[in-house]
Amino acid sequence: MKISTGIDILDRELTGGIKQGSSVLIMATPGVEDLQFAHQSLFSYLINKGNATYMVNNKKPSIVREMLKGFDWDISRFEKQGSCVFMDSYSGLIKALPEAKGFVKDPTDIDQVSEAAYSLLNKTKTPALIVIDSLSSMIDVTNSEKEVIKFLKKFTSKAKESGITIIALFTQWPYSKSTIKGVEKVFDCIIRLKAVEQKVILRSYFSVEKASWLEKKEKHEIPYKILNPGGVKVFIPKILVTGPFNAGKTSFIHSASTKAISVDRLGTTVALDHGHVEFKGFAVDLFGTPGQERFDPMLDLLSGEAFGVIIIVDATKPKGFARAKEMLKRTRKDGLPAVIAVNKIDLEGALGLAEVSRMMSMPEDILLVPMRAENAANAKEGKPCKLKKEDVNNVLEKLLEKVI
Ligand SMILES: Nc1nc2c(ncn2[C@@H]2O[C@H](COP(=O)(O)OP(=O)(O)OP(=O)(O)O)[C@@H](O)[C@H]2O)c(=O)[nH]1
Ligand SMILES: [Mg+2]
Repeated sequence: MKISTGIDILDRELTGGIKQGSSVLIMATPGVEDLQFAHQSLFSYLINKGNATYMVNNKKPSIVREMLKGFDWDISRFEKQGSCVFMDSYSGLIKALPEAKGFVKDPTDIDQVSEAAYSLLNKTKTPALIVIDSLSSMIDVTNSEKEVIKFLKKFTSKAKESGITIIALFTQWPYSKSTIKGVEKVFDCIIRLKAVEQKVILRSYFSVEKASWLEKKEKHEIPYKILNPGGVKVFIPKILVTGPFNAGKTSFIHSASTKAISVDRLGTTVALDHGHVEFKGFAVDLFGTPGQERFDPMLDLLSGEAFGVIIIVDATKPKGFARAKEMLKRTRKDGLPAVIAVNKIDLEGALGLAEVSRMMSMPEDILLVPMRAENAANAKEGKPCKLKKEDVNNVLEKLLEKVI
């Protein structure tokens, strides 16, 4: 049996989710957002009628509850039903009142932590999920790395016997190599969260480093962002949308986006089109260029750091194909993934896909995808129009498949 993490792309990377009874380590570089990986999995598990225990040692349970609620993952009804319980291993540390039945009076004492954890484990109705938030805090607070690792080994194998799944958060502070190795060895699966930094964190990536139930796999580094609401999304910070004058770039960006802005004058774009798309677990920012040649310097500026290119051509204007190719060449540096959207196929005289493909003589790795107005009668001169949703989604999907 597999357990969904509630994060589509992560489930896919894990071939359907976490194997029930496994232990999963979410190992994060300090500063990257990691909590929602556990929170989203927890909520998804509860929604699917599982039992869960949340062991927390670095904030009060009430704070965890609030954080979850802030993401639209309200767990109060599960707590009322008894399917979600906390182990409060924090309040004792700051001499505050217990906030859960499972309470550790002195969290600096690993024996007390271990005793409370086993007591909860024995009471847990299976199948169940246990979240440990966090392992690094446990090491820091108890100041006994070896003891914590020993506890973990036993605890995870006991959980496995009962088919209980564990997700533990671990921030990789500069611990000794043996501590890191020791922690890593305990777990069946490691999901690593990393960042690209340049004074500030520019971009975060996750990858499945190992999972006992997976055959050897290619390692994918997946850029992500935590959205609120929404949780963990694959984040594509830049997809370039370009193509000849009047081909339908602005129409595409507006039809695809939940939010979009354009700077148009007399029906043509004179600055940038920008849109934000949320689609199938992806969050994508689209950048459109003006079609007129006098704006070409913008193309070079914009194509830096793009993850992919969508070239839009007008199927009724073969004269524009050469220009489209030139724009493709200009933007598609280093074999950046690209898709050609063949637009306006609803219009009379539109060329077929095969014909366009032949006339453009595109390399094989560049897919051509048809696109049309939702309602041709509404496609007025000098005004972007709404494009057919299936076509727009198809274009996005074909490109995103290549990006990740
Ligand atoms: N019939 C039809 N008309 C379309 C379609 N897509 C766009 N149009 C029309 O084509 C014209 C140009 O669309 P825009 O989206 O502004 O094109 P653009 O590529 O942004 O144009 P520039 O920014 O000026 O280069 C508008 O009048 C649209 O209504 C389509 O699929 N079918
Ligand atoms: Mg435009």
